[in-house]
Amino acid sequence: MSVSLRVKREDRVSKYIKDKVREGQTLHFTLIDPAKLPDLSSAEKIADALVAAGTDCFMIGGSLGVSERDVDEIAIKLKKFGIPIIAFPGNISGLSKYVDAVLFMSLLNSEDPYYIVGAQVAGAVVVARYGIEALPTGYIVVGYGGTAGYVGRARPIPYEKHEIVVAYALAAYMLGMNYIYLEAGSGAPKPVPLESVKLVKAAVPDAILIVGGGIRDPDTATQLAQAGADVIVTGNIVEDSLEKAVSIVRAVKSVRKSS
Ligand code: 1GP
Repeated sequence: MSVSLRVKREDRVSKYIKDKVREGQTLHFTLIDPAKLPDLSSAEKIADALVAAGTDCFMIGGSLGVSERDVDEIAIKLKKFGIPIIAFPGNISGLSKYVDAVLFMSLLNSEDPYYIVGAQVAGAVVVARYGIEALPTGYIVVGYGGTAGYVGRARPIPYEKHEIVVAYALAAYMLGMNYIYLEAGSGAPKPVPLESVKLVKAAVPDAILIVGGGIRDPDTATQLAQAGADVIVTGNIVEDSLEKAVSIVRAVKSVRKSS
């Protein structure tokens, strides 16, 4: 059976994000990985605390063991908080008709074409059929890389090789990806270096620069925001301490940039 498909590229969620960035805000995204969540009520507890602290969006996803039903259930639970819900798929099983948007990512420094374009070809049809807004994202794995790097067969860029990160970011932007995600890997011992963030922001100032992986304290989050990150993502930290996650959100939201 053939269906007529129509893309929704950069719509309401994109406007929400870009308007905030234009106002000089730094955004915080709360990543909820269904595979790491003990139960659904803990998603609500995390959401309650972090929405009160000012988190701007939820991201739902992970690199391993996430089914569409997992994403569905969490997205449905999180609707009532009233902030956008964005799928962060490690594979096509990470999509859901209940999310508002998807980080439509290409893992640019993967050695496996499947993670660069193969999964996207399969997923694009589902995204169009569900009518989900696609946020075109160049996903670049730096340093440790974690499960995302391993599963995605990335060749992580060495921490000190900022010029390679910049080259990938330039390529992503020139290919039409308006979102650039520098990923150190969930639970990374060190986040993406400040210097890489500064240089990428200078090279592609109009892209929305997302930085995540291994951000565990408010100072680090503040420094990354000041270096030029438009969006700070935290996930794992809530497992250590919800209070710490709250303090990171507050720190991120207090960084204002002159536009
Ligand atoms: C991982 O960038 C995210 O994809 C968040 O990483 O879990 O280390 O906060 P953490």
